[in-house]
Amino acid sequence: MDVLGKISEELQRGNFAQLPGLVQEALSADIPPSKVLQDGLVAGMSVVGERFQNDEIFLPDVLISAKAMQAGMTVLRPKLMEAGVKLAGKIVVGTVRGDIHDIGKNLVAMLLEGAGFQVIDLGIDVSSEKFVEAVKSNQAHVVGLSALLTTTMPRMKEVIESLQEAGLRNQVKIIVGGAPVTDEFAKEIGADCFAPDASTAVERVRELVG
Ligand code: B1M
Repeated sequence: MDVLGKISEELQRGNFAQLPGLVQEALSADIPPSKVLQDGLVAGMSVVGERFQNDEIFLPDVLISAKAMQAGMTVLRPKLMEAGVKLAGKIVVGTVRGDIHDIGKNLVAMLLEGAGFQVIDLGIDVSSEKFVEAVKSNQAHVVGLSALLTTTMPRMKEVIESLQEAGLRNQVKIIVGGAPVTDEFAKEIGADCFAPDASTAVERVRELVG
């Protein structure tokens, strides 16, 4: 098995202590950081997602794989950033209130950093007020909202309304994403765009600030 296959495999097993070394091994073999991300870490996490969906594994298994993903990212993040062009714009990102899923949001944040954006990551379970405050204090160009639950998708609309009420809507562009989110939903709530995955999110954000 090649090193990318090993990364995917160990991530699925939740062997987080192995991940930094394996990612380093892949980078030392001159495999591009974006390939290590897509064909190693993301590939492994996708299998974990499918197995969880099919009830083949359970929440604690998923959590430990998430920890392994983060362990690999600590080594990969600086390399992705090195590859990027600096100061492309400022973006505030976060997972909306009531939602604690952050693996996808972290990927989006990481690729945006890699593409040269300054990312202000507010984390998980972020209230509308916190988004508004961060946009104001950082003079952000873009806001990125993530939601993984059908029950938290409506929170995205609330953030947009709060930005409107604060008189900031005309100053910022809004991108939304997360597994249950669609292009149609994005239009319905008045977002500027939707991205189905992290790479597309970078393309869309580039278009938004371009
Ligand atoms: Co949860 N969970 N979870 N979970 N979880 C889902 C989302 C679910 C589909 C699983 C299932 O039942 N089949 C389901 C939601 C059902 C629904 O609403 N339709 C679900 C549920 C029900 C729950 C709980 C309610 C379970 C419970 O407690 N009974 C609970 C909710 C907690 C809460 O948020 N309040 C819960 C908890 C958890 C864990 C904590 C165990 C863990 C999260 C750990 C963490 O994030 N740190 C977890 C996980 C890991 C999952 C699954 C298995 C995987 C999600 C993931 O990380 N995918 C997920 C099932 C699945 O998706 N197959 C599931 C990998 C990640 C790379 O993809 O996040 O989609 P994703 O991100 C992609 C794109 O969506 C996009 O780019 C990313 C990269 O390509 N994207 C954006 C994401 N954000 C974006 C933002 C953008 C643009 C693109 O612009 C800003």
